[in-house]
Amino acid sequence: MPEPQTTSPFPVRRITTRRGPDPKQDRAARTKLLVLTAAAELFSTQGFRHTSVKDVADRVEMTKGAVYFHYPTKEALAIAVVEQHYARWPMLLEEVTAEGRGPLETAARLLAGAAAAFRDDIVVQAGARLQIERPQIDAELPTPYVDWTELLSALLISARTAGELREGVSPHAAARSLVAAFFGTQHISDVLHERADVVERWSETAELLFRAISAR
Ligand code: LUB
Repeated sequence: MPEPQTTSPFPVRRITTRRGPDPKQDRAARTKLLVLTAAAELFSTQGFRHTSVKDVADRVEMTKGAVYFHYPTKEALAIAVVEQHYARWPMLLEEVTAEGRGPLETAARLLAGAAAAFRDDIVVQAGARLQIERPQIDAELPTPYVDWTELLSALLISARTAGELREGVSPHAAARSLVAAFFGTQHISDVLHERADVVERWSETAELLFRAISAR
């Protein structure tokens, strides 16, 4: 079975704390990540409007000035959190692609991995909330849903080429349906159970959808 050669449509702007040659730069990168994670925790629980830069500074025991050094505005913090939400997915794609499964199963494993990240990762959760609050945030946030739709379309086109897709199933239509179903499943799980059951809820939805599009 040919491995799905899928390039990630997600912009990779991962903040890394890997030790570099310059300790000062390292410390700055670690502080930047500390501030971003604190902002994600507050945005995820309180939302954008009810979170102040002072709240973020207090959470990391720094001055507002020190926070502004890394993020000039609260909007810049929101953009960074949403970018880090999407920066999770290329690594997940790398991990799942390394498993060497066929394209259809790779798509299923990717979304199952994303469901676990929505349950366990505060930056993923904060990014999702900020995307819901887009109308209240005066900043150019990354466009939601489109990168996942592009990635799943590419995988489902490979699945069709590999004979894994049921006759007559449009890869693009199936990709849009998977994204809409995932968005809805994680949102309902968030509102009703703070995403405690999102992995189980997505697994039952995925079972139905992948059974519907699979040739097997
Ligand atoms: C995904 C959300 C929640 C799409 O891509 C996105 O922007 C998404 C947050 O905005 O679901 C489904 C994989």
